[in-house]
Amino acid sequence: MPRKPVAKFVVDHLQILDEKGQVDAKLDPGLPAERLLEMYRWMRLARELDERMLKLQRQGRLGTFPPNTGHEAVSVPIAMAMGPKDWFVGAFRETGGRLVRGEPLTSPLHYYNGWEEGNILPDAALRITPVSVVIGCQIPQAAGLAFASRYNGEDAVTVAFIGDGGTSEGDFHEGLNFAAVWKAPVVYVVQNNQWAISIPRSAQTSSRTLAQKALGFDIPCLQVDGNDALAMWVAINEALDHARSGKGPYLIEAVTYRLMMHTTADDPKKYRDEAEEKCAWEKEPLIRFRAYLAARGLWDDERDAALTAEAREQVDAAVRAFETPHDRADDTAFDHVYGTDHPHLHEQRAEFLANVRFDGGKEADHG
Ligand SMILES: Cc1ncc(C[n+]2csc(CCOP(=O)(O)OP(=O)(O)O)c2C)c(N)n1
Ligand SMILES: [Mg+2]
Repeated sequence: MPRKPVAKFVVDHLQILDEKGQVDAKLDPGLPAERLLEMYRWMRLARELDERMLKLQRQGRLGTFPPNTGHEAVSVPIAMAMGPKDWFVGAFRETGGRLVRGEPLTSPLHYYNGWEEGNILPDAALRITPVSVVIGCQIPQAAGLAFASRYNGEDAVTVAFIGDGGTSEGDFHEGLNFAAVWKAPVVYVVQNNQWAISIPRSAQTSSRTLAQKALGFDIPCLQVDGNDALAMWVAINEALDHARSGKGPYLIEAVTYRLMMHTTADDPKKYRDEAEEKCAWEKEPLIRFRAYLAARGLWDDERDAALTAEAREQVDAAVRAFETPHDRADDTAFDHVYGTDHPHLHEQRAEFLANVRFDGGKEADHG
């Protein structure tokens, strides 16, 4: 019997706006001016918050956090394309998308200072899950959420994020398998920022693309320039339509770069070349989007200065609110673990509070 091919796979790459802000007119989604400006405004606000958080952390006014600079064009267009019933399941480099979705600017400040209120949304209907520091666990959770939405008859798609390093985790593969077998309405977004702390993409996996990991589960995939907000807009809309119409999961690999340190506890100078960083800064998402807006006659230096001032004021107000002393209960976390009450929770809360009182005494002794 002659051998014959039984399956063939192709992974496409999508870019619409190049590094210089030149658009491929045939692929331009033709978003109305106000939507384009809204997209830029969210990306600028996310960048402003990130830059301020770095200063606060360096001044000892904020705990350790993972900077998001350079990732704005991934999650902002995604969150703008999602519907109100859809679930936003983030990892920890999606601040822009979280803000678009309705999370207050104070949430990341609280969260990265170790305060539970950073996990509590003003409205549960916003459908944003908390930051997932545990790499990969959100992937099977997203498959479950998506399955549950369909089971409950809701028209909701779950969009879940993970990093390049996260695609080596067992949870990633198990989650994709469940999602595919169940045909769950979920879109997975791999933020391939080339680094997993100090492990480069080349040492992480021998897959030629990260998108192709979806093909093992027969999940359609697309590799996208993740610094190109227009390409991300087109890709997420295709992916949401696919999932919403009952065809099952979809995976997007967003190719970007972690422009800053992994977290503020890390120093990338110890393991990566400054020339590589310099080259990545030339491809960053905001400069090219601004050039595109300017070429369309929608933007100039004056408007940019006004937007920067506006974003700064918003961040200033959030920092003031964050730094205003207020009472907070030590055991707030127990209020939000489950949707319904449970006797074990009462026991655990009591034990925790007894320990807090004990440690509090010791702290006081140390002055
Ligand atoms: C299960 C688990 N293992 C290890 C870690 C420690 N850790 C935190 S971030 C990280 C690297 C993540 O890299 P990647 O998935 O590429 O995401 P990025 O930080 O680049 O956004 C690791 C190993 C963790 N948080 N969770
Ligand atoms: Mg990474």
